[in-house]
Amino acid sequence: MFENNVICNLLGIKYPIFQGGMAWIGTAELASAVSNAGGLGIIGAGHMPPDALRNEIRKTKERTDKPFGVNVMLMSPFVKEVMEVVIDEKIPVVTTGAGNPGEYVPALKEIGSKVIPVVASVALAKRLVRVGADALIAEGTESGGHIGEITTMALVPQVVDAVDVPVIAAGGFADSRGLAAAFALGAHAVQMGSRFVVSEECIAHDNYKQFVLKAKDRSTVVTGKSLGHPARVLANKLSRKYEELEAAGASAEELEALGVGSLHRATHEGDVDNGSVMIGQISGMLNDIKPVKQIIEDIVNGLPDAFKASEANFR
Ligand code: TUI
Repeated sequence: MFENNVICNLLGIKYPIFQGGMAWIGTAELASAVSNAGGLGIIGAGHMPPDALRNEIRKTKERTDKPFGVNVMLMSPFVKEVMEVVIDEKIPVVTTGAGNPGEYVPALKEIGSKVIPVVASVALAKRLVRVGADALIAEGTESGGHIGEITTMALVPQVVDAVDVPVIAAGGFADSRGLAAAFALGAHAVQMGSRFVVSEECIAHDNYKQFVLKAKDRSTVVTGKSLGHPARVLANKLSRKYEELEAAGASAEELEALGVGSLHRATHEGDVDNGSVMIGQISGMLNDIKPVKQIIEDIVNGLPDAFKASEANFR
């Protein structure tokens, strides 16, 4: 299976499944588990200072001899130093998020890294292919955390048609049906974040995981639109406070202040009332915590049935 999959062959991985590089919880524990299970584990650099990232990379190298990636969050104040660490540690796959990584592409390619930016629009997709991106992650607005405006269903085929590099679909994927659908849209792989949050290996606080398991289809909201960096989170006391302040015409400074430290409060302190519980819309479908290996194998093993079920409609 997947012998002809261009993403598996490009990166030397067994299964076309990426783990989204999530800030604070995309750690060595999760990334190494995903890579060891045959997917692509990704360390989420988030706002990490460079030394902390180097430490996480070394820990991951101790735990797996399989390829893994680092996601560089381009809004980080440490982005330049983080890129230096990634280059120094010769990370084989570098994904980026929340911005345009164009200026960093040549240096990454020089050391042989595969550069795979997250895009939320066709325009940025085309621009990044021109500067040398090896593949693209097309991420729909169903995703958790920082998001664009276009849905996965509309974005993925438009990006696939616009570029001549392989595309990984992200936003709303968590099972075999999703992987089959991604292939049908012309993507060669999926990236999943939410599904891996509710894994045994994810270090997120148990309160965070339990809150995600309780989510229904309409449980997420998008905050931060007026600040120009929208983020999808589970509705809670913090998101309601945010909405109230926003409606009352609060200043950007006041709104920004609510966000400071809020993700860590939820992921590590387990305060799911006053913290920011970033998660995608597919969380409504997630009902169990499983080991990473089982998550990946269940998706891969369910793929033939997912294809059979869709084929039955036109036979
Ligand atoms: O980056 C993400 N998701 C994230 S990053 C993050 S860390 C954070 N912490 C606190 C507050 C805010 C963020 C949490 N979730 N996903 C990848 C992604 N990139 N989604 C959308 C985009 C994107 C948006 C616009 C990529 C490029 C872009 O282009 C802008 C431009 O400069 O052209």
